[in-house]
Amino acid sequence: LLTSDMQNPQEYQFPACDEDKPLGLYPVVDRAEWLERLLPLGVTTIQLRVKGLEGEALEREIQQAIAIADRYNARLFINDYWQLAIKYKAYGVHLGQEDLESANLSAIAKAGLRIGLSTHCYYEVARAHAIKPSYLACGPVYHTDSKDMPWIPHGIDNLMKWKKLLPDYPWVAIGGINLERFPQVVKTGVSGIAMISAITQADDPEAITKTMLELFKE
Ligand code: TZP
Ligand code: MG
Repeated sequence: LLTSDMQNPQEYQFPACDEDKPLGLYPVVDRAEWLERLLPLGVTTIQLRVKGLEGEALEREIQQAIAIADRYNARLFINDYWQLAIKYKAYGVHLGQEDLESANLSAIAKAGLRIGLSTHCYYEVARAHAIKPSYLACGPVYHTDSKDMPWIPHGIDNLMKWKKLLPDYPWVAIGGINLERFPQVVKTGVSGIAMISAITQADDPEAITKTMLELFKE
């Protein structure tokens, strides 16, 4: 199961995600300006998943998001761009399994960054477990229009099964989660609930964020 890059997993260890507080509501956003909107509401975990920028503009976006997250003491995970996450000292990086071929895991660990890994099937859960990430994301739990994927939605049952199999990880649920489905996902006891469209495409992103933060607390 080890890819060429994985080196010896014993040689590196990723920090935990401040486990005294669950990851909680975990918006996945494409621009730094979202952090200015959502972090003041009490969001403590967020992911910057930039699409459509490169070069200096990309670098600026990441730098800006990290500065805002630091100001709010929030846990910001940078999707994909692990070199820039290291360069500007993000809280962590989020990678998909396809990124594992090229990401330098020991460099990420050495820089003290957390790592979250996506998993979409049993095999990917096993592969991710070999790396001992800071959290495991499981998706798509429900049908999603936000990302083209060959995977069928798992539903709550698979999420629960995998969580039971590896109970020591903080688990993050993602994929098709909206306000209506939110309570049943909270009930699974996952550490974090991630979403793109339910927040970023909402008529009133701030209002829905506040509602979901309250539901998570309860
Ligand atoms: N990974 C698994 S599902 C997904 C990603 C990036 C998309 C989630 O988006 P949405 O809009 O919350 O369904
Ligand atoms: Mg990726």
